Amino acid sequence: MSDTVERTFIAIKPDGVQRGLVAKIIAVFEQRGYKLVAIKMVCPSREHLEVHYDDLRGKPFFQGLIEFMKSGPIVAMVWEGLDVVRQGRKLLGATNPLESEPGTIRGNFAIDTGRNVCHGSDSVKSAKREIAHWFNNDELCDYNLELKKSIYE
Ligand code: DGT
Ligand code: DGI
Repeated sequence: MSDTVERTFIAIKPDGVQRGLVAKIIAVFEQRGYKLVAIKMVCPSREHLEVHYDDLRGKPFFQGLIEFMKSGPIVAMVWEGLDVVRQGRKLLGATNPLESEPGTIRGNFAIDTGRNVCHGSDSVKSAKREIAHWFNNDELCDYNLELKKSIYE
């Protein structure tokens, strides 16, 4: 079996929480076979969000994005499994929901880039940075997924 310990940071944004999509988004990752290793509901500070979106500082929509992300609670999660960073992006769909394929989370549930219901790390490197930014090590649960032999060869 190949390496299954890759991890990604997935967040359900305030619009996803308000619209009652928490369970649906979690189900997409669970049903694909990925393992949930951390989850919490949070209302992060402006500073925390600005560090999270550090690479977008200077973009015209940056302040609006931070305001929006501060507008309500977020569900922060860490998912683990084979190729989960890349597959997670595919499950979410393109950043601009008008470009997202039907069947993806954004393709099913969003229309506007500024209300695209979820976030997913875009590389293994950003996943490591984002997981460390949002979670303490003791919040990452180390357990055996009993279903693993039904999911991986
Ligand atoms: P990505 O997935 O964000 O890296 O997207 P790219 O690199 O394929 O596309 P890029 O860099 O041209 O644009 C970044 C995102 O900005 C894109 O996914 C959708 C959004 N976007 C682009 N043009 C507009 C626009 O005129 N209005 C709004 N609201 N969003 C736009
Ligand atoms: O990693 P993604 O969320 O797919 O995309 P990203 O890192 O390029 O952008 C982060 C978030 O910033 C994205 O989910 C929504 C917002 N955003 C990106 N481009 C635009 C934008 N928001 C607005 N209003 N307009 C944009 O052009």
